[in-house]
Amino acid sequence: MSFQLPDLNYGFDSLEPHIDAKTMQIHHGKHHAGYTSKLNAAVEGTDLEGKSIEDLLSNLDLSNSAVRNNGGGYYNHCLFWEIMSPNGGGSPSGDLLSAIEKAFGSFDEFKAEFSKAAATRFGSGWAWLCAHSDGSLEICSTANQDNPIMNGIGCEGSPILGLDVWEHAYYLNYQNRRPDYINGFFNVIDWAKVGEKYNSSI
Ligand code: MN3
Repeated sequence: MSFQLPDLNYGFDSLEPHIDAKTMQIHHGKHHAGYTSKLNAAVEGTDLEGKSIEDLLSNLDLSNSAVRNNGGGYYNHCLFWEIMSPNGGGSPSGDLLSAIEKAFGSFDEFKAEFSKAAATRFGSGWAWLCAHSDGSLEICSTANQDNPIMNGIGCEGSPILGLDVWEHAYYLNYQNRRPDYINGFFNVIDWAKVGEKYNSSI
């Protein structure tokens, strides 16, 4: 079975004013759709066909740039849509909040460190919050469509929160103001969903 572009759980305009409808429409319907179809083309007829996306990426030969770029793009955007919500924002609670406080001191310190990782990623890429199986947390960033489940990327653990900092994710609304986009993102993070991902990763 081939990979399918997932539907969003909310309307294209639901994340406004933090992420505008036009950006969401193009990002999902053109960029993510493009990664999906190119990933399907890249695995078709090879021994990678039929594997889950997690299996594909965690065992990937990084010299396979078609699967690296498009498989990463497929996975990363699926996660990105999932951890945002029109009812998002605020701060986490429960075990995730405890883990954040343990790792970073406070939620505000976490926010500052994550925002810095996103702002200082040169060019295109992603910022991540990853959970390790012992419950500890790590912030990192990756270039292009790389992600922490690929081996040898310099970023480890299970990604539970990801922020797309490619210009296609924000340029229509924010132009060069990536830090404003990062701030806006914090208003749409679905912390309940991130908490679920944390609990199932440890
Ligand atoms: Mn993108």
